[in-house]
Amino acid sequence: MSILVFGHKNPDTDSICSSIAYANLKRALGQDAVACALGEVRKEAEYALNYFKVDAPKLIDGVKAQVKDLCLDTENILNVSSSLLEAYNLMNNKGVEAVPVADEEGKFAGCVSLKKIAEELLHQHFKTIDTTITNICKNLDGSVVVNCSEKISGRVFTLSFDMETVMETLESGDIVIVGNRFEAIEYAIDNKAALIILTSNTEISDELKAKAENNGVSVITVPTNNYKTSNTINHCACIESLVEACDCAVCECAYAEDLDLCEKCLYPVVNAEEKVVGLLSAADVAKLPKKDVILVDHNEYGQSADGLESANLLEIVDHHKLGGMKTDLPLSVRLMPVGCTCTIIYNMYKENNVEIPTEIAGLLLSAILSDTLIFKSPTTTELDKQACEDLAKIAGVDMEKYGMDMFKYGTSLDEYSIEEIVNMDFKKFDMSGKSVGIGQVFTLDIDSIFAKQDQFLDYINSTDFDLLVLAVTDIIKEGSYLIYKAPDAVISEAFNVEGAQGVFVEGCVSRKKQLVPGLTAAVKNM
Ligand SMILES: [Mn+2]
Repeated sequence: MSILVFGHKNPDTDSICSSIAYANLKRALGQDAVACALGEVRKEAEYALNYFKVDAPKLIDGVKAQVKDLCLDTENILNVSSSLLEAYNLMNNKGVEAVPVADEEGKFAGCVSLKKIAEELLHQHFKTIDTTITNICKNLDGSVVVNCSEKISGRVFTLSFDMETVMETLESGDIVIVGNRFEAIEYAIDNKAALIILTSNTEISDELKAKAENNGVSVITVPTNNYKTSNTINHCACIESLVEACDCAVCECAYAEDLDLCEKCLYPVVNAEEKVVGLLSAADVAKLPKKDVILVDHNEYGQSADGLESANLLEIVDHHKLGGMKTDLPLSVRLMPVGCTCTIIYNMYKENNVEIPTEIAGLLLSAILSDTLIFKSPTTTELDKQACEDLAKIAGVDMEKYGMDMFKYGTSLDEYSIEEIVNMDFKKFDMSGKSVGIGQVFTLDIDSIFAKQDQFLDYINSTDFDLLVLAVTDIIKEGSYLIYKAPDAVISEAFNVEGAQGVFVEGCVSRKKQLVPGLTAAVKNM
């Protein structure tokens, strides 16, 4: 099983890019690792993946071992055409009393029990038999001489009487068991028997073979004598009529540790299309493998995959505080107080002398620019900046422009209506008896908001609020643009600016700490 490399739940650009870049480094160092994500890729990371043409990590919902991770028996899946003997042998091998059976399309049909097989054989109501050439050859170690039809269905006769009796009893479509009685064989061929089973390795002439082929008569030769052959032929019957409905199917997606299996049973494992993909026993579940995992960009259970406690934690690469994890075995931990996990991974490529592919450089760069807000975040370190300079060269992009384009795309509000944007993060307040609404959105795509400023105003003015302020916050410029329903003088007083639609208030990024106190004071003086 591959090592799973993943970032935190609700993954940001760093979690997505560091999982891809670190899984790539592991593979370059000869380990089988695959990048995973504990949630959908958000728009900002999507921009990076699209730009550098990299597939999104595999989406996983946890690291508990699923049934499909177990070592399933895929060799012994029976279907309705399988023989009683095969079903019995499988029960014997697995030490169970019933076995699952698939229908002709491979979907789970039900189970065949030892009891049903015993009843069928003891009651001896075989006047006719439904089987296949394959079943007979398999169970009687036979070889095909002439094959006219795989499916065989008919009355069974052992030709041991004189020709007169043979001629009285034999009809076309019968199944004939016979030794070296060539007259009787020729008669059966002439009368279009469905199948002739030649016992004790009897061979027939090329002339008879040709005749059989012409008449649509299949011929098999077996090493066993008449007695043994007659006995075993009933065991070759298809199990179809003995299949009983059963609700024992186990989904391949089920968590192995949640299963409660009976030791006397063999279970069919089915996929989403209800097809049987393997067989499972209680003993298989006992050999449950632990998944090998590497965490990037987080190191706390609460932020990580469900079932992490039962996985094999091999490594952590992160830039957050220690989150209190416990492990049974020693592990590699690489924590550094830098702006982004990808800065650490960049350095690990260098330390291991692994060349950074263009697209990986692009992803590492994207994550560092994202986590450090293009170096504006106070978490930014020299190492982050140095890494970006080198990575931008490898990736062949202009760092500033690429970063801004990525942020714009990531924070674009294009898919939302005016009303949705105003109400996206909206709170109502009572200020000195006036009803005041404050909406705030974060975006770097300010231009697209201003292009619709009149529509925003139409909507804002149509509301019942006495005052309404929409703050469009730009985290890179660290301030907010205001569109409002209020006297300009109130805005001027509240935020110490010249009140006008679309005015930029530097440093104003928090509703709680800046927008609300400023407006409360100004409304009071109205
Ligand atoms: Mn991060």
